[in-house]
Amino acid sequence: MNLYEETISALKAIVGDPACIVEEIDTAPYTTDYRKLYKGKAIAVVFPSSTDQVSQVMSWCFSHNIKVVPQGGNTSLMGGAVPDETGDAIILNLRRMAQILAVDKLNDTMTLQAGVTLSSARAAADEANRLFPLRIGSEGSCQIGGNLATNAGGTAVLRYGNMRDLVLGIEAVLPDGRIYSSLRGLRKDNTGYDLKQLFVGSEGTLGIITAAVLKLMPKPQSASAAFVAIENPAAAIELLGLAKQLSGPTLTTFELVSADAMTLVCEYLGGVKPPLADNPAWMVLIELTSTGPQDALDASLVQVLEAGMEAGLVSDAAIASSLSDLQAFWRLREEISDAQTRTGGSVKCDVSVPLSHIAEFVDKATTKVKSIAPASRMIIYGHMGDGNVHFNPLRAADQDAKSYLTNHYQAISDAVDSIAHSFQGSISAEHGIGVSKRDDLLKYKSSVELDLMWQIKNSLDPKGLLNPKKVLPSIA
Ligand code: FAD
Ligand code: 2HG
Ligand code: ZN
Repeated sequence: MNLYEETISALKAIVGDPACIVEEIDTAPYTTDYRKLYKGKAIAVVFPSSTDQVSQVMSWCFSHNIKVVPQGGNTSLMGGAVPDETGDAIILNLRRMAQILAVDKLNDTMTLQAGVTLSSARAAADEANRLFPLRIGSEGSCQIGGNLATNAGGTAVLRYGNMRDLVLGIEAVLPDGRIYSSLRGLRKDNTGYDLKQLFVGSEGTLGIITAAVLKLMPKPQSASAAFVAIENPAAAIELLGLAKQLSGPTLTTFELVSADAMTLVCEYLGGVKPPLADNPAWMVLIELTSTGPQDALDASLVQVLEAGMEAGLVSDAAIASSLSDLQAFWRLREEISDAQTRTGGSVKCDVSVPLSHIAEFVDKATTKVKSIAPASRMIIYGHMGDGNVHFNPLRAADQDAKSYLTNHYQAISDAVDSIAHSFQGSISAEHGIGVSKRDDLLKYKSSVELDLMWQIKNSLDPKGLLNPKKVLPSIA
């Protein structure tokens, strides 16, 4: 038996025969990323059912120098959850570790295995009359382990923070098989370094997250939302200030949507009508939520809109007047990403810029993209309230996706990142680095930052076996 055959039989002995797949036809969905841009190979895909099994898999791989790619729902937009083409790694998929272990209503926490999908976690919180507030469009497939590993953000960060803010404890298996655990549900614990946060946003390069304790919030009883027409991103930022002032902590969502993004998603959804007449150049989706009565919240939203009109910031608004309106608004927002993926020929730039500069960033980056590829559709949308826009130029309808990307991807991506950086921004606000942007870190992180990142990586994963060629740049 060669090493790979030995590995397969060792893995089967640990997780059971059916939970270890090896044929290419079976492994293909796991070796290909969500957008089908990266197609790799794996020795095997294993589906452990317990932390102990994960630990045994990792110990075996460590002592035999086998690489391991951790995988949750495989919804990464950065190619982070799939191996490369060398075929010298296994994929460790957490899907079978999907138990909600405890809901503690007094402590307002939920303990769960890493393979629980985000939608199941949200449903479990809801059943307990609580809210787990992370909200992202991939919630039916992505898993809590993946959400932690990417420090996921989404449409409610403005109010509740990102995954890093929502976690109180983590259990993770280290590359050599040892188990780290802080599953205690403490809001205060200053006994040295906050080790759990090392794993948040590490994209599977430091350990396999197997369980977590998450914060629960009071469950909102009312929600009030509107699509609002604004002249430009600068007006959006001024309106955001008004909304914060007038609606206080009920302000939950403040999402920018460009006209091109709205047109694209309406077509993708089979020709649904845009929410506002004449599809204005720019819109924001505002949502307020509260544990109080609906009437008061509706009044607060109207107050924001009226103040916005008086200040000359808002020219039109469509208020959701029923649950089905609200759901339709959210569908328009959440399907923009898949509308681009399925259209093909999209350059993804997930940038963040301080709020004070974001309007200037959008103007400057748009001008630059138009000079590189004038026919591009400007799919610009996202979490304006957090200074995070998905600035995703898309090929024109009559342009070929492949040639658009071949000719323009690098130039557009480099230009947009460099403009974001010039405003003290980040080249990856919430999607992570994965394989797509690892070498860009050489330009945008200082040598001290890179050095510290390598030191952390080398001390936790001295053999470099965990999710190789991800996050850290190829040149040390
Ligand atoms: P995967 O894609 O499987 O993995 C992502 C990374 O985490 C990989 O590096 C992987 O190795 C690592 N990983 C996964 N599980 C573990 C684990 N248990 N232990 C250690 N490492 C692990 N992201 C946002 O932040 N905000 C959004 O609004 C948003 N919207 C999206 C909408 C759509 C339609 C899609 C397709 C994606 C969206 N994403 C968004 C991106 C993606 O869904 C998130 O990054 C998500 O958190 C990934 O979870 P996952 O379980 O699919 O992880
Ligand atoms: C969103 O906010 C997601 O919809 C996906 O983060 C963004 O596809 C994208 O670029
Ligand atoms: Zn997003």
